[in-house]
Amino acid sequence: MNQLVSQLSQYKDDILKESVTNAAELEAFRIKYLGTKGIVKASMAFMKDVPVESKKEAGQLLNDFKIFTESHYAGLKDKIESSGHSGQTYSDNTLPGYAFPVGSRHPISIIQNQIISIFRRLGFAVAEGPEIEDDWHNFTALNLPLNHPARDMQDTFYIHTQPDWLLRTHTSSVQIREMEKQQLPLRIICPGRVYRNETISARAHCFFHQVEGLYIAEKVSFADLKQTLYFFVQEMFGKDFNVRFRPSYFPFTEPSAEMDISCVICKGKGCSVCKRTGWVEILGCGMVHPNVLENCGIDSSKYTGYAFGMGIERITMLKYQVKDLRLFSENDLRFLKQFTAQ
Ligand code: 2NL
Repeated sequence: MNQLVSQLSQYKDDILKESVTNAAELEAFRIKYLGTKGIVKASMAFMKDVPVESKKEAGQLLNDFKIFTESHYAGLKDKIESSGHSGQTYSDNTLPGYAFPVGSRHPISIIQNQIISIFRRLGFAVAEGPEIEDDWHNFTALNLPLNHPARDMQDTFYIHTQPDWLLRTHTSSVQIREMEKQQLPLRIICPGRVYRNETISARAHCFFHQVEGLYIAEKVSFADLKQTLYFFVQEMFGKDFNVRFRPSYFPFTEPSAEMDISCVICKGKGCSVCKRTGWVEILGCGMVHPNVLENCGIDSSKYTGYAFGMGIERITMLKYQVKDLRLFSENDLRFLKQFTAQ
């Protein structure tokens, strides 16, 4: 009886020491311990040498040993199956590795990065600022009159508990903050997300992305503005694109203009996208209004500057011929997977 106890405990130790790391070793384990000529079956033969009065106890021990071996085998089997090392693959080091799914950049990020890198080459630095702004940086400093529609509750998201705070409606507020730092000359671009209280449609959303640019120094002229934006268009769209400036109005620039480029579809011949004009609008610009300079403590008799602002969604739609703005925020992989540039 004692011999049986010590023999079974020896087997248990052996079982726990068995190294089983793949399907072939698992099968060898099964044959060795649980097979028809295996150790569990063979141990049952002890029974015939056990005296009658101990048979019940020995039967119990042997049964426990059988259950122990079977459950250990089941555990090993689970481990091997879940580790993916089952079948014949366990030792084939020539098989290809597991493929990791590769993501891609969002089209807005791709175009934003391209815009930034073009202006970087012209000496513009990137500046960023808060998305929650105060009335001064978003409106008042920018010469926006109190009755301007942009200030209306209908057009801007205000923070109810802090009536002076709002979600910025443009990244001009970042440029105000930079001008207030009084480090001139100043040559910056400000990319970022902005918010407007719009009903969502194919052409409007309650948030979108902007890049605004600002250059302030002595003797900056409208000619500098035109040449810089012409260079930008040629780098962004290609050498066969032309630009034209149309007079416009913004409270923060004087004079102000809107810039068009040759239609991206028909290259100027006239089609439905450009409504037969041959031109599509891409940005607004102008010479910084003297009031804006003075609001930031800059002497407007010594310094002049130009500024421009463009919607990244608009540039992206023209560049990739995307027809619905909502695609940019729906996270539909069928759309997003089509953009592979860095
Ligand atoms: C548009 C037009 C524009 C500006 C933005 C600006 C900023 C400062 C001072 C003066 Cl701090 N101007 N920004 C100027 C003209 C136009 O944006 O249609 N954006 C999407």
